[in-house]
Amino acid sequence: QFLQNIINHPEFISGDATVDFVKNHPELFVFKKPQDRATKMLGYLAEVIVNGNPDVKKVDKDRVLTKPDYHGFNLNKEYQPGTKDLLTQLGPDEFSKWLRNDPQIHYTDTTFRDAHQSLLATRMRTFDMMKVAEAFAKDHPQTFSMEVWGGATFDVCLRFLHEDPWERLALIRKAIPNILLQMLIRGSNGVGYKAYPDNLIESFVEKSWETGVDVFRIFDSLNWMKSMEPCIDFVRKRTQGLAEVAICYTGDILDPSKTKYTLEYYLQMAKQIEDSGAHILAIKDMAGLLKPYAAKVLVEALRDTIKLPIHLHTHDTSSIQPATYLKAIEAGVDIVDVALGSMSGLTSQPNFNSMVEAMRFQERHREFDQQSLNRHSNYWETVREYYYPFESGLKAGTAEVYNHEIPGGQYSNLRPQANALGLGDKWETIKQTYADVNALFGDVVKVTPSSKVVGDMALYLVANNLTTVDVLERGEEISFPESVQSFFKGELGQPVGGFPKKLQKIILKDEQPFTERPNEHLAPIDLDGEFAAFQKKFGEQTKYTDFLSYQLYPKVYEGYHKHLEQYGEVSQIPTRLFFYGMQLGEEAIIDIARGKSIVIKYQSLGPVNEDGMRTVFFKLNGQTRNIDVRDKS
Ligand code: 3PY
Ligand code: ZN
Repeated sequence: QFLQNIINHPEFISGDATVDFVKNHPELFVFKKPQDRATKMLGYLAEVIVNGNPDVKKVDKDRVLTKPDYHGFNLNKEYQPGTKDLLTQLGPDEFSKWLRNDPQIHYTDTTFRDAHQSLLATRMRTFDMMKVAEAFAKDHPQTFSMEVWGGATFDVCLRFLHEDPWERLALIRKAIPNILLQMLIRGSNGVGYKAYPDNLIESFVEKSWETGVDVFRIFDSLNWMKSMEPCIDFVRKRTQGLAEVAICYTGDILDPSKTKYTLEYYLQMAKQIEDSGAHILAIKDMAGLLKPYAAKVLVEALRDTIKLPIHLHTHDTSSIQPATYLKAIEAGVDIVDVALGSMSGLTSQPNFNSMVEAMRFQERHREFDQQSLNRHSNYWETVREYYYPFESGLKAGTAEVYNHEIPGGQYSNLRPQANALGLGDKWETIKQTYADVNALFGDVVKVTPSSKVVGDMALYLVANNLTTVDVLERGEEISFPESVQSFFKGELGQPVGGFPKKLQKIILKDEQPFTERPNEHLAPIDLDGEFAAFQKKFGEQTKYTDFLSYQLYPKVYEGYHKHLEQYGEVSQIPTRLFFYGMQLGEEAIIDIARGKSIVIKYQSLGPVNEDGMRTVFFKLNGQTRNIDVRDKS
């Protein structure tokens, strides 16, 4: 601390310090007592009591949030061996062959990732997952994989939940040692929205594997093979995990008027994926456009064309996707993505519990304990209530998705984005404009980050009362959103069939686009040197994985780090208290470390003083503690 005081002293920093510097500055000997974890946590709770959680825009005071029911979860049994054990035993190549030949249908549970990304704007906290992760792994060891990481969860963890995503992954790995853990990675864009240097993606893949990921579902937001190839190689070279490479499905292969994304197109891409060294082929139907009869045609043709096992992912926005799964299963698909009942349906994945029942007494049925699946679903049903501010508002399946083609994961985000821009009452127009923008862009594959570009453009046009016709007629006068300019410059890669040239000129004005892989323009990062600089800036206690988070999201990481310094770890705070604060007189027991709990009681709240501060009175383990907070109202 003494040394810290010296090096942070303005006189020392300015270089004016003389030999008498220490003698002249007695304050160098004043050591700030580091705030303990519990006090920092009280700081957070006090802040939410006074000012609310800034992420919760509207609190419904009348809503009753009941305690989740853990009744019936039995942790006293042993873990049964599962797919993770089999992968370790066989290695990725042999595992892939085994999978292709296994006759029973496999299920991937997306509850911990895509389900809440698509229903609750990705806000599900580690706290709620950890309550049931171990029980799930013990109760359902025959699950193919658990999708638990990647996609938008990385960013949201740091940005809104103030959690370390790596810590989440490590905890899940510990609780689920027997089932494959799966992540979604956006190829050259990692878990971000832009291209990153190749060696950063390589290091990210390696650390993800070391921390717990087994299955890397790799996709490119424009279905550009070139963009995925380095990531596939990194998985093969740096891990013992499985490279699952996706074709992103868009359009409708059965519609003869659609000539861009045809069956032939997908088969061609699947062959390239097989040649690239993939262990599994994924059909990533991010918007839920793959209709049942199209699924039958596509899966049959894929099975005939390639030798890889096939994993089907969809979103049930239209409500007919369970039928798609049945047709795909008949056609020989190997794995389908499902979410536990109460976290399924609509913009999420089809219902795990019901799919298992639909298959019962059929040849490809895989046995699951239905009562147990229902118990887990009931747990999530209660927990989901805690996240009510983040619900997308979609109440029933909609065939509109075939028109707007908005991915499930984006749908639950676009609506609050529209609300934030004051465009809440223009939702219908926004959906239509999204479709118009897609047509204007030449019908592109829409999935993060390309879908964000289409979404940004749609919001921009609606906010400014513009149409796509205006863009073509007087686009020279319009300055387009940054993401749109960068897209047309080629910074996300090249779309199928190239960019519409006229529009590209309108958007870029005099700037020149490029056609090579965007990552090729990015110099490799000096990982060791930069990590040392990072630790200098953020402290010796930071880890290499923190550094990777920083490299992917510098500003977001800085915010996370600041929050951590001020409030300490907040991931252990129960969700109701995290989002809505404590009730007057409420007492809570919080586990702050393994085997260490604190008891917090919220006693009373003082008035605002002349400095705009209020005092929150707590009891911490029976001792009175007062925390002063600025009232921002
Ligand atoms: C993501 O990239 O986050 C997705 O879920 C895409 O579907
Ligand atoms: Zn998805």
